[in-house]
Amino acid sequence: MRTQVGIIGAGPAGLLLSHLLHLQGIDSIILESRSREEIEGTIRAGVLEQGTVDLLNATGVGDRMMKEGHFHHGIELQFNGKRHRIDMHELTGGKKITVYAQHEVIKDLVAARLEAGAKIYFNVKDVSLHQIETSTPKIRFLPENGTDAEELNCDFIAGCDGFHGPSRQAIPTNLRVEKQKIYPYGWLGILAKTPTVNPELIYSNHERGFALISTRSPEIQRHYIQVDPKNDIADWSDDRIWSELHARVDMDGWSMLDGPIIQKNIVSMRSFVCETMRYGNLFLAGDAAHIVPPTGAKGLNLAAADIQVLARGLGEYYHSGEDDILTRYAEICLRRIWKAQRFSYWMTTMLHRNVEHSPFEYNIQLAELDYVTSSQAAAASLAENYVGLPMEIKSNYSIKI
Ligand code: RFL
Ligand code: PHB
Repeated sequence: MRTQVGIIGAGPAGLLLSHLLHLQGIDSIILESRSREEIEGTIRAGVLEQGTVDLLNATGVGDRMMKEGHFHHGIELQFNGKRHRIDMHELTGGKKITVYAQHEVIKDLVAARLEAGAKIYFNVKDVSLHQIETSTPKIRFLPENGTDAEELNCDFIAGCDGFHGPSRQAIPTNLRVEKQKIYPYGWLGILAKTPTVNPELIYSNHERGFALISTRSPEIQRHYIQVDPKNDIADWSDDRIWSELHARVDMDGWSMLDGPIIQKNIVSMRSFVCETMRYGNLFLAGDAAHIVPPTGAKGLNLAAADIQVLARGLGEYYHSGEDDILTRYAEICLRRIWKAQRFSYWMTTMLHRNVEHSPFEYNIQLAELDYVTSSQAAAASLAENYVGLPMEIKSNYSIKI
């Protein structure tokens, strides 16, 4: 088998890359280890930056998002028993965020790719990368129900296989520059069948731990509470979760709405960057190259930003033989990645309760929150980062498929 760009992983990064390449007449094949049902049913991100939304719209995959997504002009920060609104729309000259679930973005991209005749191999096994330092890289894999390994020959490989995938590991350890921080925090996330509790997201710093109120639809809500990352979800009964949410978010005259919990899980938090985003003809994008703690809502958006650069670079390479963007791929992406890392780290340390912190450090956190909610300059900085910093490479998509 042969294709121009072999893509490992059908997450937001891999699917978006395949879509953007297709719009430029470049052929790709996607290899995904999970089933279509699984990737379309995994509950993850919810917040899309304006730039991500603009890209999905400009490339013809934004229709359902514009109908079913929710547009938020602000967020609320809660601490010391009070809520403070950050008016992002006003502070950023009219930008907003869109709450639209990651698995819905995935459904829209899979549908568009399959409709355009794309090859996506689901349920593949034993994916391995070969000859990546040469101009004839190959991916070996075992197709669904197959007994013999297949070989996919390509010009380039895009490693879009998330944090645990094989692509990053294919770069020799001694050549990989990696930096990381692990936090002593976990997020217990729930999907609950209740009406919307608040028109905007609430980020709450509470002495019992952080809590986040988010939404998915008028009938389904998404909330998170900070827990010990070593906790077992089995120890968190629905009653215990609701009682923590009430304790951390309720205020005089405002109370959480309880209801049936339809999904719950715990994720741990880390910041990670593999600065070696290119090795030979292998390019890493999205969570394969970097992880942010979810407090800044940046992971999916960063994946989309990497892909814009990579798709543009590959487009220029195939259409004019120009390899300037591909050569500078890591350098271009890393400027945005490190700013998103800084923002996610700052939001995380400002909002979570660290049991090892002294009362002094807790007061510094509260002072930071007081500053950010009372200084126009500080609030504008939060808002500018939250809605998304400008793209490094301007998108040139105006094509409707
Ligand atoms: P993904 O989504 O992990 O997709 C990688 C795909 O590769 C497949 N794969 C393989 N395929 C073939 N062979 C192998 N050996 C393979 N190994 C893995 C996997 O099955 C998968 O389908 O990475 P990608 O595309 O880079 O996308 C990144 C985003 O998923 C991630 O950054 C976000 O979910 C992060 N995130 C958020 N990002 C936002 O921008 N806004 C948010 O509001 C937001 N909230 C969140 C989040 C992540 C969370 N969790 C679960 C960590 C909230 C949470 C709770
Ligand atoms: C979500 O709705 O899943 C969500 C919202 C904001 C975040 C992280 C996740 O910062």
